[in-house]
Amino acid sequence: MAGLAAAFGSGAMTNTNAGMEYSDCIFVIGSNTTEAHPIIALRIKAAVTKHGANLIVADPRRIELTRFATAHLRQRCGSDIMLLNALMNVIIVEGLHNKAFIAERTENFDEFWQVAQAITPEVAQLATGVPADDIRRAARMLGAARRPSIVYAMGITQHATGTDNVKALANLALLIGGIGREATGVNPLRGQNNVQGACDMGGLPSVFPGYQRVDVPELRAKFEKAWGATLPDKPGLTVVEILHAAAAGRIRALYCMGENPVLSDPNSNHTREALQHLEFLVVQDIFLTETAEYAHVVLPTASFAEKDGTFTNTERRVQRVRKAVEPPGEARQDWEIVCDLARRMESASPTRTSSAPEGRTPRDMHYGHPSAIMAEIASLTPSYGGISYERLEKGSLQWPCPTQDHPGTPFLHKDKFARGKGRFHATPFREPAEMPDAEYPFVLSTGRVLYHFHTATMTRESAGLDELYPGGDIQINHDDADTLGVEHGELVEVASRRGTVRAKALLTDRVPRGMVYMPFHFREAPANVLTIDALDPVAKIPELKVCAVRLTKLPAPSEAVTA
Ligand SMILES: Nc1nc2c(c(=O)[nH]1)N[C@H]1C(S)=C(S)[C@@H](COP(=O)(O)OP(=O)(O)OC[C@H]3O[C@@H](n4cnc5c(=O)[nH]c(N)nc54)[C@H](O)[C@@H]3O)O[C@H]1N2
Ligand SMILES: Nc1nc2c(c(=O)[nH]1)N[C@H]1C(S)=C(S)[C@@H](COP(=O)(O)OP(=O)(O)OC[C@H]3O[C@@H](n4cnc5c(=O)[nH]c(N)nc54)[C@H](O)[C@@H]3O)O[C@H]1N2
Ligand SMILES: [Mo]
Repeated sequence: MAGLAAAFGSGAMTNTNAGMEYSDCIFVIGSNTTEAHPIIALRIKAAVTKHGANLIVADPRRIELTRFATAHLRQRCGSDIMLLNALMNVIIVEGLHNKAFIAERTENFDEFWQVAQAITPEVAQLATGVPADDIRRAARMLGAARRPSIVYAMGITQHATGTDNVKALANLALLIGGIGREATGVNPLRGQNNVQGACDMGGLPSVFPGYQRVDVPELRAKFEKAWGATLPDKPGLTVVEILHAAAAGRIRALYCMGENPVLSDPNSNHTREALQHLEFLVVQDIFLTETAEYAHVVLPTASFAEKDGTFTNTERRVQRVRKAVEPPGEARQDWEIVCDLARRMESASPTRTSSAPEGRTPRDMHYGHPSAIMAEIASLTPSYGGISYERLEKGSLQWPCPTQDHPGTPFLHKDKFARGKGRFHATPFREPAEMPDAEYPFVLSTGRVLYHFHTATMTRESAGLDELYPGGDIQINHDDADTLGVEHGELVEVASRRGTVRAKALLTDRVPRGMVYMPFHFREAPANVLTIDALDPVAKIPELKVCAVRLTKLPAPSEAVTA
C-alpha cells in the first residue's frame, strides 16, 4: 500500500464495506471480488441491481462480476498504467475532472499531467488491447459519477510496477474528487482475515505498531523505554528478500510462523534451495506443511477457533474472536509460544539482557490473557489508543480510535489527507519484468478460486471443498487449445525459465488468447514453480501476476508407454 501512502499519507481502505452499496459508479480493477471477497461482491452487486450504479470491471479475465458490469475493459496483463492514464486523459480532455477538489485539496497535478497527456485512448489501445471507444465510455462514467468507488486487489499490486499502479489509481481518485466522503473512496481489499491487523501491529520490516517508523528516533525511544530493550534503527527485509538472503548465506536462521513459502512464494525451486541453506528453521503452524519438511523444529499451534484474540478486517474494524474449542494435542496459542521463547532467550543470553538501555530492565513478556496485550498496544499505538477488550465486548471499533470515548472512524481523509494535501504522481508505463517471446509465448497469471485458500493447508482438509474443486488445473482459451491440440481435461506441461509443472487443461473463454491462468493452491501443480521473483522496487511485492510460459501437450498415457 506504499502507493496510497505516498498519495494520501495512509495506505488503508478509506471507506466502509457497507457504504459501497450506495456508490453510483464502482470501478473494480484487478479484484476477482466474487471469489476472493464474496461479501463485498454482494454489496457491489446490490449497488448495481438495487440502486442502478454503473460497474466498470477492468480485468484481463472474464470474471463472474463482469455479468453485472456496464463495461468490461479487458486489458493485457501488466498494462494497467496505460489503461489508467488513458482513462484520466479522457476525463481531463473532456473537462470532467473535479477542478474545485483538485485546487483545494491536491498538489503536483502538473507533473502528473506531463505524462498522462500523451496517453490518448488510441495510444493505450495499442498497449492494452482495450478498444479506444470502450476507454472513452468508461472514462465518461467515472467523470460523471457523484459517489465513485475504486476497488482493487492483487491484480493491481502483484506487479514489478505495483506501487506505480496504485499511485495511478490514487491519481484517478484525486482527479474525480472520489475520496473523503461516504460511499466514495479508494478501497484496497485486504487478503487474509487479519492481514490489516498484522500490518497495524508492525508485521512489516520498517515500522512498529501503528506504522510508527523504526528510523524515527523519538518513536523508537518510546518503544525502547516500554520494552526495556535496544531496538533496531534500520528497516529489515521483506519475505522474498529474506529468502534471497538465505540462499546467499546472509540469513542463517528463520522462524516461520503461519506462512507456507514453499507453495506461496514465487520461484519455488529457488525457495526450496534457500530453505535448504538455512542453519536453523523453525516452523510454527497448525498443520505439517511443505515448508515444515525443511524445519529443524516444528511448533504445533492453535487455530483461530481455539483461541481468544482480535482480528482487524479490511475496513480497519477491530473485532473480538472467541475460543470455541480446545486445541488438540500439544498445540498451544501462538502468543504463548512466542512469549515463552522470548523469556527463555532472555535468561539464556546475558548479551541480550545487557542490550537493554542503561538503567532499564527488559520487559518481562508475561501476559495473563490477550486483553493484557491489547492494553499494551493501546498504550503505545495512537490509532488503537481507545481500544480495549472491555469496549470490544460491546461491539467492534474502527481505527483511528485514539481515546476511550472516541467512537472510531468509519472513513478516512474527510476534510484533509493524513499527509495534508493529496499528491498526484507522474506514472509512466513500464513493461512487466518478463514478456512473452518466441520461446515462451504465453502470459501466465496466477491467483485464487472460490473453493480454496492459498496453499490449501486448511481447505483441502475439507472433503467437500476438495470434491467441489479438486484442482491442479490451468485455464486455457479454446482457440489456443485447438492450436496446441489439447482437449479439456488433458494434462499439459507448463514450462517457464524457472521450472516445469504438469496441469490439467481447463478450456474456457474466461482467459483471452495468449493468456493462461493457474490457481496457486495445489501442490500437485504448483504455480509458483513457474512464477518470477522480480520485485516492485518500493513495496517489494513479487510480480505474481505476469510471467512467460510455454505449453506442451503431453503424450496420452498409452503413447507414453510405447515411447
Ligand atoms: N476463496 C479465496 N478467497 C480469498 C483468498 C483465497 O486464497 N481464496 N485469499 C485472500 C487473500 S490473502 C487475498 S490477497 C485476496 C486476493 O484477492 P484478488 O486479488 O481479488 O484475487 P486474485 O485471484 O489474486 O486476482 C485478482 C484478479 O486479478 C486479475 N489479474 C491478473 N493479471 C492482472 C493484471 O495484469 N491487471 C489487472 N488489473 N488484473 C489482473 C485476475 O484475472 C484476477 O481476476 O483474496 C482473499 N480471499
Ligand atoms: N502465484 C501466486 N502466489 C501467491 C499469490 C498469488 O496470487 N499468486 N498470492 C500471495 C498472497 S496475496 C498471499 S497473502 C500469500 C499467502 O501465502 P501463505 O501465507 O504462505 O499461505 P497460507 O496457505 O495462507 O499459509 C498460511 C499458513 O498458516 C497456517 N495457519 C493457519 N492458522 C494459523 C494460526 O492460527 N497460527 C499459525 N501459526 N499458523 C496458522 C496454515 O496452516 C498455513 O500453513 O500467497 C502469495 N502467493
Ligand atoms: Mo494476500
